[in-house]
Amino acid sequence: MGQFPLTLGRFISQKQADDQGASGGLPGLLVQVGLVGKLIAQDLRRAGLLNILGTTGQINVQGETVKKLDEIANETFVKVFEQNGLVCALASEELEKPVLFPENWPQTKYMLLFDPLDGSSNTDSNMPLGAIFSVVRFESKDRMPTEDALARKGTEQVAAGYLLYGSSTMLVYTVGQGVHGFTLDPGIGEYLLSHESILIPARGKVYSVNEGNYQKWAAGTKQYVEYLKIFDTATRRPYSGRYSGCLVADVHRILLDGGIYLYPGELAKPEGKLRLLYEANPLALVVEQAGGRASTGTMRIMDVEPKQLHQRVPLLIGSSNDVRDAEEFIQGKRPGG
Ligand code: AHM
Ligand code: MG
Repeated sequence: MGQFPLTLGRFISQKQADDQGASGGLPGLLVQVGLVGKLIAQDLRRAGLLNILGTTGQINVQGETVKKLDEIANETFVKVFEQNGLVCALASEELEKPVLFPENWPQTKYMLLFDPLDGSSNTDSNMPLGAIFSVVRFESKDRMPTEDALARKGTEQVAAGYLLYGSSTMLVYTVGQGVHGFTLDPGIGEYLLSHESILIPARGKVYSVNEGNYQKWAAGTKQYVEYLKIFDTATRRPYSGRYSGCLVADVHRILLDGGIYLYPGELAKPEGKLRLLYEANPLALVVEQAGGRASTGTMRIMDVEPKQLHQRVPLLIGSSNDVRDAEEFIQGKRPGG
């Protein structure tokens, strides 16, 4: 009989023994993110039977309609982390202000930022959904964390990852020592190691973008997407278009097979749609750790200096050569293709 795959808890503790990257309460914190995933996945599996589809009638801090599942996923994250004492602050896409836990400080230095339900427009059509998380440390010894302490550059993240609710539930994370993926075995309620040390191909042949926004884009973005559709066997074009409406699912495919996901800035909205601190930064850390690249079009995502908790940023992410090509078009260096 072959070896039984490692559970998430076992794998993280082994890694912790090997490297200092996963020190302190970080292993427990990642396991608790896994618990959130199990709880949400359980609701999602029966969503059509539980009266949890549709909207709440509220508008969130982003000015977007709140789905019932957005609220449930957010409450699940908050409740789990309220109880476990593993973080001293958390921030969510669904909450205007961070939640501070003065009682946990200074015993724990970790702060968690998350998008509790990524791809909310997919909830009512049984399409993939996700959650994205980022962990940063609060270093001060003499003052409680405040909102500004959560707004940190991507390079300061100590862990990041995502939950993917697709045909399986997966947890993919990095603590800055490679990227590892776990698949939830619903029969035993454990995440088992299914994708160790993920490496993204240097170039893919898939592009993932909401092309319905074409007329809103600047010339460089339009030219890049047109370039991907031209026949050229030497550069394996045309690329295939794949867009699920769930950033996590699209980035996960690209992480495994290569390619590029774009949510570019638009002429009237140069900051784009996605949020820097709990969407772009954590995915950038994962993808960079797998050997890929994440850019605003003009700079590395993880070098963007955050000004606000809910700040938006244009995002190009995926295989390093594909992202470089996109940057060149966007910067006007390859207008002719
Ligand atoms: P959300 O966190 O409110 O769901 O928004 C993020 C989502 C991404 O998952 C997805 O790639 C994108 O927004 C889809 O937006 P659009 O419908 O504009 O293409
Ligand atoms: Mg999102």
